Amino acid sequence: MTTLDELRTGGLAATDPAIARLLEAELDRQRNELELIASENFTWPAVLEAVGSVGTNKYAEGYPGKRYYGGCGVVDEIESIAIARAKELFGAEHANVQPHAGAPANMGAYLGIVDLGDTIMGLRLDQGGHLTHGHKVNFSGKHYRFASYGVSPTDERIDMDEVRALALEHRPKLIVTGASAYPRHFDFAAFRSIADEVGALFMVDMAHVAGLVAAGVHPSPVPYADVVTSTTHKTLAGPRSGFILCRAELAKKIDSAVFPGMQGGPLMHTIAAKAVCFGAAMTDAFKEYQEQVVANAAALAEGLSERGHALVSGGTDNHLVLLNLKDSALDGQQAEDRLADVHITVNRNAVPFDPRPPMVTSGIRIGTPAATMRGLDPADFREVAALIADALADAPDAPALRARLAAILDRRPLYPSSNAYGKVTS
Ligand code: DSN
Repeated sequence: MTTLDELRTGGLAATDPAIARLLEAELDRQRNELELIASENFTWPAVLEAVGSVGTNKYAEGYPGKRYYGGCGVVDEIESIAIARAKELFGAEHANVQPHAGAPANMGAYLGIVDLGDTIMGLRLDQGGHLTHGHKVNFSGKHYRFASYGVSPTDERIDMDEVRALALEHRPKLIVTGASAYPRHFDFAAFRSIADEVGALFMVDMAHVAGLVAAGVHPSPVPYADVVTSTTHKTLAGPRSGFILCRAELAKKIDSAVFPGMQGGPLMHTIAAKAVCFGAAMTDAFKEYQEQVVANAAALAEGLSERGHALVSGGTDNHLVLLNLKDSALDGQQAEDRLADVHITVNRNAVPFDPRPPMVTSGIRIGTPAATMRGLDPADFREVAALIADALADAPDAPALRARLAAILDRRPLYPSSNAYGKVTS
């Protein structure tokens, strides 16, 4: 029988061995599979420590210096540092670091700058966009009137002529761009010019490429957009969370939309971790990491193309490639299963003009951020491309492929000096 004293002082393994075992199992899984889900990453041990910290105990509704609770002096300092670092890192006039994740960041942005029922434009989910950019099952599609644009059938890049034609036809209050599965740069200047032409605000959801933007290896949306939203856990390599950047004149509207408009108490442990993430992203080491992320994606794209695989848009400018299986006997689900069988983790993903249903798809999205975090380089990614091609070929030799993968994982260990929860112990 557990005593109150044991609960007060015991660690996880002693207090709840079942959950402790599962977290160990998850760490083992992360170490022993090749993580190629483009939206995932392995965060820094320093971020893991901050997320597991006493910040979680504190209520701090409000903003630094204007809270509804006592005892906020220390968390005020933490949030102020996170805000200052976010502004400096991205060159933004204002930052709100309270959104709990990417979808709430987008919800807060819409709530702050448009009215319910207003017309917004966004990239279609089935051509690379995101649920919160107007899909009918999401709050965005239910509460706003979305006019969705797509990519061109010829080059599979965002069709700026269609964006302009739709903007002239629908006169949106807001034009949104950003994507979950788009391997190319965005033409932020062209979006800005169309938004100006129709008197719309312009918002960029940079969640997927935020780390690349921070490191200067992807164009920044900040000089062009009125509002920029993001997560912190993808290429930015921070805690699972979100944030919003905006022009100074929109600051009050955005802040009021996030709190009290849609969230209650901020997650102060996560805000501490976001401060750590932004700090890490200012270093030369981070720039080096992001350059490697992009170089690895290019090596992967080259390797897959050489093996005859079609890639959406023919290649990549960023951290991901989209394998086009429209002409393949294997669908997205079968390809995802084949790769899982050799311990390569990816997600099936619709490709533009996909003939197969959304739960099956004709694509595989493959990203390099997490594997780069454990040290894989372009030569490793050439071997990964060969492994993927071999796994998707007829009659793959799964045990041999698993052995080849294990050799890569062994020489590129994840959290080599960490205990079961990722905290550095040596
Ligand atoms: N679920 C994320 C992704 O996988 O891209 C987007 O929110």
